Amino acid sequence: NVDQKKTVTSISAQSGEELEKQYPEWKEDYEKYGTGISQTVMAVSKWLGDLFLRLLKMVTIPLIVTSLITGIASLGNATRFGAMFSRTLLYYFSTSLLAIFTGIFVVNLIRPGIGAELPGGSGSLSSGTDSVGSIFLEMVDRLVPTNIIHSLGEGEFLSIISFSMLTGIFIILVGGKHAKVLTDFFQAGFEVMMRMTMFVISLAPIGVLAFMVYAVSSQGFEIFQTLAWYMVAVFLALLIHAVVILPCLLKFVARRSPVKFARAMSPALMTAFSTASSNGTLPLTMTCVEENAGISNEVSSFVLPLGATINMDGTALYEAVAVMFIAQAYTGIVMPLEQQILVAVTALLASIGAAGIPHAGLVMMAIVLQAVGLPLEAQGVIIAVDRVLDMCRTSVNVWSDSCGCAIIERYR
Ligand code: DAS
Repeated sequence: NVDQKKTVTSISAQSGEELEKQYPEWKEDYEKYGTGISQTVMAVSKWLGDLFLRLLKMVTIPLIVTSLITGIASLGNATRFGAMFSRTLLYYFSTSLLAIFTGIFVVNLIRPGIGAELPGGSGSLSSGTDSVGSIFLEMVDRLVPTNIIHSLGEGEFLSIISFSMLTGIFIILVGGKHAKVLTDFFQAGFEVMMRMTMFVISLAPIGVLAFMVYAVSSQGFEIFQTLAWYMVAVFLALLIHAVVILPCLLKFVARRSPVKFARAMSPALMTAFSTASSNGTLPLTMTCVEENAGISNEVSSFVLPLGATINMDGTALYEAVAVMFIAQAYTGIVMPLEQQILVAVTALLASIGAAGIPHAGLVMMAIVLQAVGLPLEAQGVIIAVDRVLDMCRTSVNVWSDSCGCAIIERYR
């Protein structure tokens, strides 16, 4: 029997031939673990990639809390807009849900994850066989934390999200100087967390390289074929939403020519694509909406900042597609319907909580992964292709906010 204390690294330090003579029964394992060089590279790249994931996890919870409380509390000023406020919220939630359903439809159609091998192993989803009713009741339970400090410590995202949203709502209800103290405090916290997240994201190239090296050395170059199908699913769903669904709303609800409106918004859309930041594009989006599309400042100054905070159709769609792709690769089956409903709801919450900065959707994906019982590490390999997907989904986010302006303007 082989001395079981030997670590894989020490075994792989020897050449293949020596191993075959010394441990013939290990030939199969040795081939699986690869040559000495690839084994060491696998170990180092896995460690580096996981370190980057740890940094992402480090900022996720404080970013969600400050982003949601700041975003919801800022609605306090918005409520005086009355009808425009409710129409805007109605537009935002309906287009985000349409985007999510489009993403779910496409990922069920293409099934990019079925038959795919992702680093991070395989397994089953949490409560994959429960009924819709029991899943829903369980989800409501998870939305009500018995101890928010415990939930923060354990990273229970649904509890954290609901408590943060309630905090924002009650800041509005309390009003006065107390509300201002808290609003200023959480706004300052959000600015700090955005900058810290941007710093972590600046390290993304290292994390991406590490995950690609690990993925290739552990899964071979087939991993690119798997990722290609995943990207096709995201691109196709974003395209349907941006080129079919939103233009239909423009034409039949806002009574505007989608082509002319897209031309008017093109500088902002191209900036959103290149910067992958809704917040960064916001000033240009407002300029294009007002000066090129002729929409009033009253509408644009209300709808766009709110949209950049809580309306991210592209991000919501991406969360649903990415998590269902991971689930397909992880379980080998198409996700059960009740789990898909859970993905749709948590993808909406994740998009509301996401900040308009690069890779925000990737950071928030942990919420959706946790909701269906997938390991957060499973998102490791898709980090490698996140930048180009982020550029596209950010453009869709800005395009949806702009279309919202046209619709609200029509009925104000
Ligand atoms: N980059 C984000 C934005 O600015 C979107 C995302 O990461 O999903 O809208």
